[in-house]
Amino acid sequence: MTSGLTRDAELDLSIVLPAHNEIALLGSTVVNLVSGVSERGLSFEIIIVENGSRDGTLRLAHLLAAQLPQVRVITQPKGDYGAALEAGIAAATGRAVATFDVDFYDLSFLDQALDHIERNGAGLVVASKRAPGADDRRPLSRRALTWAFASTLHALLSLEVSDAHGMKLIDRAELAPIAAQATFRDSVFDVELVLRAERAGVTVVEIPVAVSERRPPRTSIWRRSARTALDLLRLRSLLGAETSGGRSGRTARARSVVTGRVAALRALRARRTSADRPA
Ligand SMILES: Nc1nc2c(ncn2[C@@H]2O[C@H](COP(=O)(O)OP(=O)(O)OP(=O)(O)O)[C@@H](O)[C@H]2O)c(=O)[nH]1
Ligand SMILES: [Mg+2]
Repeated sequence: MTSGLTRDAELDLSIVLPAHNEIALLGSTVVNLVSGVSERGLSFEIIIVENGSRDGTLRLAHLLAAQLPQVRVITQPKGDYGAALEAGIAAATGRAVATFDVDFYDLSFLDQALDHIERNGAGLVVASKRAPGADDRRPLSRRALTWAFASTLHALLSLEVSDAHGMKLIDRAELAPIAAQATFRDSVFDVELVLRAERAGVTVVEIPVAVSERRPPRTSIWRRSARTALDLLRLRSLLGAETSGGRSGRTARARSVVTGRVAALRALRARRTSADRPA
């Protein structure tokens, strides 16, 4: 990607960072991201989307934005992870948009994912904690929850990728209109985004990542699961109704998902082809 673009030109990258009661980690995460992405020579912005914090996260976000020209802040009154992602993606101006957590980001994922978008035509790249090659070092209870959540998504909604929750990189031109169609918020927003992308025939790639726990879970697993389960059932009937109404369909779906392995094969083939070409 080109760097050194003028102010009005499209940025290479937007990083959307939902933040809720993140006073302890937000500063170090933003500083690490600014230095790591700058080293890569990319033009970028970091959009902190705060809502519902009670611990001074918003004040810290504004302080960071005052110090760092790449940082801007969106705030909303009510705590909602999905609403924060939706607003951040809608406000992003980069050609590619990464969604990272304050407690979980990975610049080597970013490098690989940008490569998939630029060279392999991917529209959405998902970081998977479950794909072959992933290294999930979180406690057993968290791994079990991820497994149960992903299994439910496969059984109930025929999700094709192995993990829908967590870091992602999207091609904004292709995915922002799909994100704008998503009707669910909280932790079902990104599930709906991935499902709609798959159904629209977008090339979806998953990359296995390493993940470890940086702090104990902050919300009750049971309360969160009950609310999410209900929303997943509603999402299933919504998507089912749309499919029978002809708004999305199997033909598109059949073309849709390319897993990391298939994409890797394509990349290998492309590299071979270009190596074969005379300079
Ligand atoms: N704006 C906003 N961000 C949120 C909200 N809930 C969580 N986040 C952010 O979303 C990211 C992930 O939240 P976590 O609390 O770590 O949740 P998780 O990663 O699913 O679960 P853990 O295993 O407990 O880490 C972090 O950047 C949070 O600050 C919310 O209600 N509003
Ligand atoms: Mg987390």
